[in-house]
Amino acid sequence: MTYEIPGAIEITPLFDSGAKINLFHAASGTSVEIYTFGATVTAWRARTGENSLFLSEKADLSGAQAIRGGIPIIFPQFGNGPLPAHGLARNRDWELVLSEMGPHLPTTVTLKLESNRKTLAIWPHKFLAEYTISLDETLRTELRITNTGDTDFSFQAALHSYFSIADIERVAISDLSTVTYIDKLAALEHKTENNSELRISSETDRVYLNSPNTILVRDETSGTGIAMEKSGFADAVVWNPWIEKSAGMKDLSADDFKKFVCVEAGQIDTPVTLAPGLNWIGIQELQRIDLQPRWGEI
Ligand code: TA6
Repeated sequence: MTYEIPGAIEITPLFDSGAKINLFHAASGTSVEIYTFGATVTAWRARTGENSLFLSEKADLSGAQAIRGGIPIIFPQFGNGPLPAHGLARNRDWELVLSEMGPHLPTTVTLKLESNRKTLAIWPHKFLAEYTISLDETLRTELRITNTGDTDFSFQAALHSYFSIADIERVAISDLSTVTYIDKLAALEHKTENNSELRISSETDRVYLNSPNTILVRDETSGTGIAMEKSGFADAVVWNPWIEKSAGMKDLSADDFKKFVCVEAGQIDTPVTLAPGLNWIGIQELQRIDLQPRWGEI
């Protein structure tokens, strides 16, 4: 069965692994690129063609390892633990199972990942993960996890979004003031955010607990921003590797840290526990915001 819809959904089989899917939304002129590997959104382009997501030029797109950039899906484990770092969803091929578009509808695809012998060997729970990507003026990504087994399981999840920016030292993330965060660079110490506009000037790796569901990432160089609206994801991660951490990452160039900031919708501090047959949904909606003062508003 083909899921292609001319002018809206194009599918390019890839030699190494899976396929690349391109979505187009004619009315807004926006487009999205997705690799079925990890169901990773790697580009979200405005009508101008500019990609609001960062994708490393050294990203491995062969299916051999997780893609460095875009929106990797983190499930069932965030960070390090008994499973591989950030779990098993981002480095497996997902299957395209639905495509739709319409004159007043977002262009939408759904991909699924089901537990199998290999995943059960790593994480002994039967699950169905469904990831729906909808594009119009907004990029909406929805992760649904269903327990298809016969025992409860608990998991963490996140959408590890890499936002493209001009200069890391001219970015403001708001408003996380008064929110408690786990500082992963300070022995997981719990701290309180004091700044209404969080700025990055060194390696930063924080999990903001029960954060506001609306977060603005403002790029002062371009005068634009990305507004994130999340639901189902209680927490938000802010990460930038800065100079030294970047130097140790083969799939990042030395100065790439200046060109992205990760702000991630996540359910991390309190894992989700699902009984058999039940499901959980986490949603992230991204919108581009023009923050340039208009003439007469100055
Ligand atoms: O989300 C932040 C983080 O957990 C950092 O600690 C860093 O490890 C980053 O994810 C990237 O992880 P990765 O496994 O993709 O290199």
